[in-house]
Amino acid sequence: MPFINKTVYNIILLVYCIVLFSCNKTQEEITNDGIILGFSQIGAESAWRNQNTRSVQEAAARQRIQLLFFNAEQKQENQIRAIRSFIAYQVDVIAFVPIISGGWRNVLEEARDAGIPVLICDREINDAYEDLYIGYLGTNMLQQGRSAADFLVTKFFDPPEGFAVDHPAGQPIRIVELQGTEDSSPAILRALGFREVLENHTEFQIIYSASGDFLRSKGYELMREILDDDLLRNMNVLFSHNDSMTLGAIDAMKERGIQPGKDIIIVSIDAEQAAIDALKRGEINCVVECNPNQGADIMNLAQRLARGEPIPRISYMIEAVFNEWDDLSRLPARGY
Ligand code: GYE
Repeated sequence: MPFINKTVYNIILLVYCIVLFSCNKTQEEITNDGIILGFSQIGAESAWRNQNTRSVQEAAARQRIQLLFFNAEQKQENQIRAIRSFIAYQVDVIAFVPIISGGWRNVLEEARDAGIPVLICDREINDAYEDLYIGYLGTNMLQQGRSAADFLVTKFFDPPEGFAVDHPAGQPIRIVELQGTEDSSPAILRALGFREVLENHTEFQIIYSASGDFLRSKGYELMREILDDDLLRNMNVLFSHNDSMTLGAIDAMKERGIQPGKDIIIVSIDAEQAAIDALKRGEINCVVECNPNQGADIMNLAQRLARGEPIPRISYMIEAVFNEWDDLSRLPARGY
């Protein structure tokens, strides 16, 4: 927490909630039957995350849901603190994006004991907590990893005309992987799905894997180190768990005169506008979509939970894969 210490953070949290609920009559007049939803967001680490936040806030406003929204600034302890404040103010529903998969038992038991239903959003939590939340809404991250690998198999072994890779037959295809935040479900599941597919294609070798924490700056730093390393610089493929890290890595490649998308084949996940633009320029070869626009679905599920109605245990967003050989001319602007 760069600018305020925990005590100040707690005071702000307390004042915010008191002010919000001291004008509850006004809120009830405004929202009529609007429910109170406590939402803990992890931070603002990527364009994807910022769109996810906008989607939640705009959907709450449209559906006249009273949103208690707190940004945890990438710290799990801030999320736990925010969830405890939601419990203290007896919100109708708690929804949160678990920054990492573990460490949630105590606070989820407190929410259960308070009788407040919990909806897990975007990232998943450990199976051990499965009785402590009602449902999950997000994206199929295992499939995203598989899709990234499926592209590479097609690219290297059965590409459409004009998209073949000039790679010496029989030589290993050397992959560098930039992983997301350690112990987060996207990092775990994307890596797993990627490896599930490649284990049937032994020509591919993952020669290096490290966490860039979903940050552009770390993607840049890691790629500079990789290109300075005699054992790693002859990589053939970059698989990056999100576009922010990919764009940072591309900056480092260009500094060295390397042509991203040609000298090094690049597969990225998210599909923010900057990555789609790089795909169109031929600097990225495949972008696997991870849909951040979850707000409307979250609000619909929260309304149902508040009314005591059942919801699906797992809800996945609709997503696509954008290959370099696809017709991208009619792709709508991504908005983030
Ligand atoms: O890929 C990345 C963000 O949790 C799926 O988190 C999300 C990931 C997304 O920082 O850009």
